Amino acid sequence: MKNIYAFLFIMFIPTCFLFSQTTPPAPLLPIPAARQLAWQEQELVMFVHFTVNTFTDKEWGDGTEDPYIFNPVNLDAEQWIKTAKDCGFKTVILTAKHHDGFCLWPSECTDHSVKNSPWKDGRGDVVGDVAAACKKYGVKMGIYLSPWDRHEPSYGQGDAYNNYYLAQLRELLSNYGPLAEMWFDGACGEGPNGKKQVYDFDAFWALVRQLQPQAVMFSDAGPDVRWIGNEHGFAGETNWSMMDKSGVVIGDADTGYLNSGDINGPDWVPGECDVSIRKGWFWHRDQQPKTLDELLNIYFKSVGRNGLLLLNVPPNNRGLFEDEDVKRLYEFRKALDDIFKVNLAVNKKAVADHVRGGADKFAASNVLDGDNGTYWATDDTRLTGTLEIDLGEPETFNIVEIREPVSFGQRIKAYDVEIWDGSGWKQVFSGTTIGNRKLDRINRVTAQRLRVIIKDARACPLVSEVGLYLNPFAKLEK
Ligand code: FUL
Ligand code: CA
Repeated sequence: MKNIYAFLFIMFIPTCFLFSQTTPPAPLLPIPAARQLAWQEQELVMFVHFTVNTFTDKEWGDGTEDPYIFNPVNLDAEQWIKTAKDCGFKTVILTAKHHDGFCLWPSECTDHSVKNSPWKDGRGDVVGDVAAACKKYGVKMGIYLSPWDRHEPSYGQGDAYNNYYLAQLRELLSNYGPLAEMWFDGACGEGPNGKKQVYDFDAFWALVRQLQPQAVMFSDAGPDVRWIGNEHGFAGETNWSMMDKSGVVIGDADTGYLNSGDINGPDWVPGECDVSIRKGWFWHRDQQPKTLDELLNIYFKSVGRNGLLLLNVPPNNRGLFEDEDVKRLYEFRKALDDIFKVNLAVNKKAVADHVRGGADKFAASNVLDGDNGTYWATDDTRLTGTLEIDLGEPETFNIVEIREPVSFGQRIKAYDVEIWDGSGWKQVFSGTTIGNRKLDRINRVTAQRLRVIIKDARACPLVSEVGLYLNPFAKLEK
């Protein structure tokens, strides 16, 4: 009997040893929910701002607009959604109601809607048209329903308005199929009674969770995704997907805090970077789309900084995207396809100064297999590590891509990228956070070997992918 215990004990030691060396690291809290991971993987989402403002040349209507002015005679939601689909935008978010209170769907809660406009003799429904087009083209749909409502008489009366808002929300959540995102603007004003409306966000959010549990919700404070703190589409160079939701006042947030997130934040709330392709959110005859260079810069500072890009494209007063905007969007798509067509590092050789448990499944080669599900990791006790990549022959590149498998939490705090210039290691980039996808634009270099040095992390670092690309559009620097 004794011998059996001794035998079991002796077997136990190497098993423990083996086990601890080859199991994946424990997730480092907070971590993303499935809906947040799916949201982040989209990278590109399109915003569509459209309402009476499109006809009055304003950015904010005051609620006195006559529904009669809303008459987009050529409205073609398929043109919007096909453009989004072709150009790689995975969700389209429509302003069902902006601050002016005019509803793009025939809401039963108010007369201030499409049903009192001449468009389709009052029988039109822009939300319905977008839902049908999204279904046809396989694009997901999101809705912006402004809490601030400058038309509705109950605005400012507390519960009365919150109930009105909830009833509208219920219509939208119930009648247009699955929704991927609900967008809660923080803007707030005084009602006709001179009082500021206090929004019942908890009730709004509970209704969304109940009726559309897969939808992510956006506001300054999440609950699922946060505003990035500016309307330029720029995430912080340091951008944590964590924050402390309890410390943020919606509509009056510290924009610097939102821009970089919070290394100590207890909540997973990644940043969404909203910006318009034109100066205004709504269409104005005299405005032009941003240049391709500007759009690419925005992409690198949003998607390439652990964020998601929410790009607004405003239909004109005929109900169509302008030709210039459509052309620019296709150019943007083509440029991204060209830039990321060839990953010079894929399937090349990588070694690391240390591998978790010495196990193949955490080996350095996992960062070059083109699969974000496989990763290199270190032992739990190590917060640093170096990956060295050999491209087999000298290659020319100006973009370094690094990804963390964020389902294990966002970990890396500081890193350097160096190339071997024939006689020594030369730093080409030094960064802080990485997250889902970091894209570092560097001066064009030619090198066969490079290394990624993880200098500090919140817990043992994990890297799922390293990619190298040559952006042919980048200006050559001497
Ligand atoms: C802001 C609004 O006031 C703007 O009009 C626009 O809708 C933008 C996306 O959000 O808070
Ligand atoms: Ca991988």
